[in-house]
Amino acid sequence: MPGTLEPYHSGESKVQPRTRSLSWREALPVLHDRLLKLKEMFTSKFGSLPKFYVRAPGRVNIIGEHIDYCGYSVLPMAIEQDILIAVEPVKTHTLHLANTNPLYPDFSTSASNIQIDKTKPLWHNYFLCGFKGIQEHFGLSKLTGMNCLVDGTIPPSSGLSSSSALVCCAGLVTLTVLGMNLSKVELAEICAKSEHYIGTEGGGMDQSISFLAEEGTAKLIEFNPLRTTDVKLPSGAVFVIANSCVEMNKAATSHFNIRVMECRLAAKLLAKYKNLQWDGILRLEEVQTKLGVSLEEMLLVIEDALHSEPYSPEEICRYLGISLEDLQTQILSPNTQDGESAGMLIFKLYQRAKHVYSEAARVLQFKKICEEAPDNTIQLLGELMNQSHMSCRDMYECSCPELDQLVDTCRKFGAQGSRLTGAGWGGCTVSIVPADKLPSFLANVHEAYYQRSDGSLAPNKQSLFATKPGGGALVFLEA
Ligand code: ADP
Ligand code: NG1
Repeated sequence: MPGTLEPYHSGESKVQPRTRSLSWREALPVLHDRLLKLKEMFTSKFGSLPKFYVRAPGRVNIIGEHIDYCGYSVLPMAIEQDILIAVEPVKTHTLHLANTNPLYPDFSTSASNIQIDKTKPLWHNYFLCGFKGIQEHFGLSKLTGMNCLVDGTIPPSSGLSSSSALVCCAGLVTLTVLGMNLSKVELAEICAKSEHYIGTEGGGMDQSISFLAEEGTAKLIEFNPLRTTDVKLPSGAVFVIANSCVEMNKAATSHFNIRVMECRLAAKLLAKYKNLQWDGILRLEEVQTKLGVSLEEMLLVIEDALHSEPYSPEEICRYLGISLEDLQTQILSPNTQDGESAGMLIFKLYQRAKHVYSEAARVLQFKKICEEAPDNTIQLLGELMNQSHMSCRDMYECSCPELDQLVDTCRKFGAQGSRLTGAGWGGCTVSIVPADKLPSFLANVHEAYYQRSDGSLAPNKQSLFATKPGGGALVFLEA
């Protein structure tokens, strides 16, 4: 399994594949059982049958952290864990959302008056991001209503992209209800943009892999324009995800957006230093492209242009020749402005730029090693992953003590490389482990990290697991 894939919409694009559908009886056995349960729950909740189901996967980013929003390529793969939604279109123009997890309460709203509260990242707001993105794309003011039951298996706030899987799933649900056509690339771009409604200013990695993933291969994802290239991972290696059990909700804190703003400011200062038109520049990649130099040369440019002491808002304003008000209103995002106006922010521009340019180079090296497959491939990939973690920890400061401890534990018990994955400040690690060491690795890491005597962790069977590249979002038709 799965069985034959049929094009979901007519007019299949030759250039960009569209989303596809399966009869749900053709789904993998494990998904089939979940679909059956979801159907039963849907019927008892709404008193009717779902008409179709949509699945969107989470992802693990193998390498390339915090660089998608700077314009640089990343290297993720989809995971088995996903968001699955059972859907019934209704004629009432009301959107009814329910969740199999009682932690996420029911929610209803008029489908033509979507309000997304940035100050409270409640679960239904992520659904509304996907819904609104599609609504706006087609310029529709009055959308049909629907009953939706959501079921998720991605650990939330753990760097495996549960939020984007929910946004993407909701986007595809809405597109399917409307009976409209979009390519996967278009869907990914719409959902990446619309997840910003929740307040976080991420890049497009998570939404791109959720739609464009294919079973059996990791993907190099490039931006502007969005495109993907298969990256065949070495057959002798297994990628293992381990959850530090520390949750970090991106939208509820300003950590994430502060990094986005630091990178934006670093790009502007570098551009100004190099006499480029700095005011239109938003991403570090634009500076490199405009200068026409290599990533390695950009690392030399930052040595000359930026200092390692943190920058105050006043120093940045002096350098760019702008007022504090301009900085606040034209460059910083809302939840970073607050900290700034309270005088709390300092910007580590040198460290952030150093991370970004070096991490972007590591992604390209990782892909090259996978392609050339030398004898010591696993060791070389592991070294790049270790360097990536160090850079995230020391230059980007997006790790935490638990993640550092978990990475050390994974390396101690046989991982050739281990690093935090996703936004960080908590969440998961990804490790590259030689296949023959997998059983002892899992047993030892489990004992050393999860069986703590102080009972401070709440691990479950989702906390430590080997993963393989999975497929992208799908629609399952009731059959
Ligand atoms: P991640 O790194 O997993 O994307 P975020 O902190 O950005 O984490 O988003 C997590 C939020 O996504 C949760 O707090 C919740 O609001 C929403 N979410 C995740 N999984 C589910 C689910 N199964 N059902 C409903 N909402 C979910
Ligand atoms: P997660 O791990 O889902 O919080 C976030 C961003 C990504 C990327 C990574 C860091 C969103 C939706 N996702 O991912 O775009 O920047 O952090 O590499 O903002």
